[in-house]
Amino acid sequence: MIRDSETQTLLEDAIRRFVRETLVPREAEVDETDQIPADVLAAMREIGLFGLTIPEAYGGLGLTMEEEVRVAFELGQTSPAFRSVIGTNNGIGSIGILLDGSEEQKQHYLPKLAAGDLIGSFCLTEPDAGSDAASLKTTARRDGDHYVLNGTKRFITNAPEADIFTVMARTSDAKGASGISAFIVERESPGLSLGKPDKKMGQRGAHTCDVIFENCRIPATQLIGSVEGVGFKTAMKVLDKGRLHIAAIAIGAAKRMLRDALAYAMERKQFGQPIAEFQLVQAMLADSKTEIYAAECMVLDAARRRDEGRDVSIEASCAKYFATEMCGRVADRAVQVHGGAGYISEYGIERFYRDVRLFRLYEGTSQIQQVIIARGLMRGTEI
Ligand code: COS
Repeated sequence: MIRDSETQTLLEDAIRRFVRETLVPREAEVDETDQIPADVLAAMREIGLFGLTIPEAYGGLGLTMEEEVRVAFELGQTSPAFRSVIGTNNGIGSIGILLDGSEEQKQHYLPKLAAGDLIGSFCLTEPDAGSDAASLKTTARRDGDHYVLNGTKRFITNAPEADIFTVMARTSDAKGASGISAFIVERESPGLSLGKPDKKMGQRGAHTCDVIFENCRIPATQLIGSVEGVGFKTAMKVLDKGRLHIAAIAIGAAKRMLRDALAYAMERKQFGQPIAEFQLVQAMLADSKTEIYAAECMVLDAARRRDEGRDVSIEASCAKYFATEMCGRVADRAVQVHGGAGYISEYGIERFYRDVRLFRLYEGTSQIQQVIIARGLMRGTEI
């Protein structure tokens, strides 16, 4: 549904206030404890953050892609760990069901995901299948009215907290993408276990771990889509949307880091004046603003195209590639503007520097986005 612009503005204002008043003051605590406090999670549920993108018919707010990226520009302006907690329910943990699931699956799972009563997760990556996702080895063998899954999934976001997993697994010996199907697997399924939470460089409070399937039996009705063999396409469609969302979050984070760098530069005095008066510092601030603006225009354009029902696979990759690399450059400049203080945890900017590094890796590395873009060009994508 397209909200009228006044309602959308109210929503963005509410999220902006929530970020500044509730989330920003808890950033350091989350980094130190590696946990999102229970009261913050409850507040996120209360204002509907788990169901931003799930259609209203299934209990969510049903934001369009443009509305979603505008909200993400705001949500991105705090530690990415907060966004990560709601990210899978609004993104990779629900989109597969929404795009290709049966009506029964949608009715059963989406309202609970929208309410935050269930946490969703997305299992594509494996120890030997990262960028080359179609080489995944996890199998799902049909056995009467069930499938039996075997294999290991790696670095799975929100897996330690998840109640349901969208799992890509091989249902036939067909090589590559065509042998892969997608399933909804519940946490309590016999034969499903979790590895130890990964120790990460940043984004503390957002958790990942292995998800292990050992003769894990699930009802055959948990197959997403009516036929086997289309699960890889489901995963790619999920990532097309997810990549636009990550691009928007990276823009939010870049805005926050620029704001912090600007505030510091205007306050910090050297050689008798605020360092913001020095042109070499001004260049860093100006370059950051310019690149943020370019990324914002790009993401909004791609989001509008998706809302028009157009295929945005290439645009989503362009946006994710540019916005996340841009965010890395802005983070580097923000640390530079802070000087020695940029290396000290008390100032927070070093935490952002660590946190945003992940943007260039997950949901497809920058190099995979380049591959997708170049292949599109070779197939005749409009230049
Ligand atoms: N939407 C719909 N279908 C798509 C698609 C998309 N965006 N992208 C690919 N497909 C289809 C192709 O059309 C092809 O179908 P046909 O065989 O019917 O023609 C099939 O999927 C296989 O595509 P392709 O041949 O391009 O697969 P490749 O193995 O060459 O790999 C890349 C494609 C590299 C793009 C893919 O593996 C990828 O995105 N890797 C990164 C994975 C990733 O992002 N991991 C992050 C972890 S998940 S958070």
